[in-house]
Amino acid sequence: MKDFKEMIRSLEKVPEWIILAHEKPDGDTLGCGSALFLKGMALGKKCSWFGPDPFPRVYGFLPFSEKYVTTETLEGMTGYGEMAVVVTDTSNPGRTVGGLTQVGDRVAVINIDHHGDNSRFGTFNWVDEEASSVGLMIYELFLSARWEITREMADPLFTAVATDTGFFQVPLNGREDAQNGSRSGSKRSRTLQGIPESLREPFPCRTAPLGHRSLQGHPSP
Ligand SMILES: [Mn+2]
Repeated sequence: MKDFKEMIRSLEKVPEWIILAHEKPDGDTLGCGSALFLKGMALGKKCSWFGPDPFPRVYGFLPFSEKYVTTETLEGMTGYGEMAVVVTDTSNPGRTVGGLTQVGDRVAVINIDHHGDNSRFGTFNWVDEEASSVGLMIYELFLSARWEITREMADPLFTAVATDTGFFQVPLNGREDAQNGSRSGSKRSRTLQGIPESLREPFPCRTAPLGHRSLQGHPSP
């Protein structure tokens, strides 16, 4: 996306971020929202997090899940100053909180998605159809922006990537665990044994056109 750096500048410049999840929120949009909330707070932004449907309890472990508010519309929340509304994993405005197309000039709508049919409704539209999850795109964003990735962000980003790659659908059976023997590291080994070879490879780097990032230094998961 040619405006990628400008999108980062816009996020850094504004004092407030509103983060939006899509309807029937899943681990991808919620993991992204949690990671963004953590980053926004670290950058000193006023942060809020909304979605049109309730936050599923199963994702309650995500940092700042308690800040999530179910709402039908953004009306009354924008228009008081410069802010960014960050929408993840959402192909069109009809799939999230209402009012997104009436936010006014001082609001930058940051649309980050991997659906090919995304309607490009944002001020900035970063749509990567080849991205396996938006979580991976958020990870790339943090790297590209040189925003520190903290330990706390690991769970949200992992949740997002795992959700869209089917990571948790792999059966974990006790027999493998028993064969595995030692207690230390057994969880990791057990997880890896059921995962297709393709998922064990380092995530492909698609940020090359944006400049400078590579995941080559990361060990295979
Ligand atoms: Mn997704």
